[in-house]
Amino acid sequence: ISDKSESRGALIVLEGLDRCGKTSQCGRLHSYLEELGLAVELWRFPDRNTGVGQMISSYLANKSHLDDHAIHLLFSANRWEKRSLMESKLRSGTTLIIDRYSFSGVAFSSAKGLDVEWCKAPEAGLLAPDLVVYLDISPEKAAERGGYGGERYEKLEFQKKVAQSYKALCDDATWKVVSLDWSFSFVNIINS
Ligand code: FDM
Repeated sequence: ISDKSESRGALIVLEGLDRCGKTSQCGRLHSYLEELGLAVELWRFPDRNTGVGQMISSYLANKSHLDDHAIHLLFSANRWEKRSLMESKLRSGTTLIIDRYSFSGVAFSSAKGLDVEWCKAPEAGLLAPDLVVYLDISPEKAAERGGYGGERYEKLEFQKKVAQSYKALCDDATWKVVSLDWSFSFVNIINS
């Protein structure tokens, strides 16, 4: 959105591996901004409520099988079908907190071996976030957190590849990386 006037809302995206705690943090940020009196909405992608979203949901639950390129384009289409609503919300002053966005699309598909530039192409023209918060947890720690729910991508070996793909996408201008490997930071504090 080129309109950077104070009246428009901010587009804030949270990204990270499965089980990194994104959904809880999105909820906390939402409550916090609401308490400050801001107009704020919490969104997520995939949005499983649309027709495209239902196809994605069935794919993730292993109830249907799709070519890697085809599912990639469906994830992207799921963002495109929400683009105009997103723009009008932002223009009318509502801040949007989004649980996953284009970066998930590129990180997860390129972790399967698809070409990164090919993965990025259908995202061109979607609204650019003002801030991306990446919750950085090691894949091993994420896997320890109460186990995965059994969806298609919730496997340690695959999540390790996704973590590498995310690192390659990280852009210092809009990304803030929050380290969640508490035990590691704690050891560092004790040793310093
Ligand atoms: N995912 C999510 C993708 O592979 N591409 C995308 O574009 C998006 C938005 O879908 F494993 C993956 C990431 C995750 C899965 O996400 C479902 P949630 O956050 O668990 O619903």
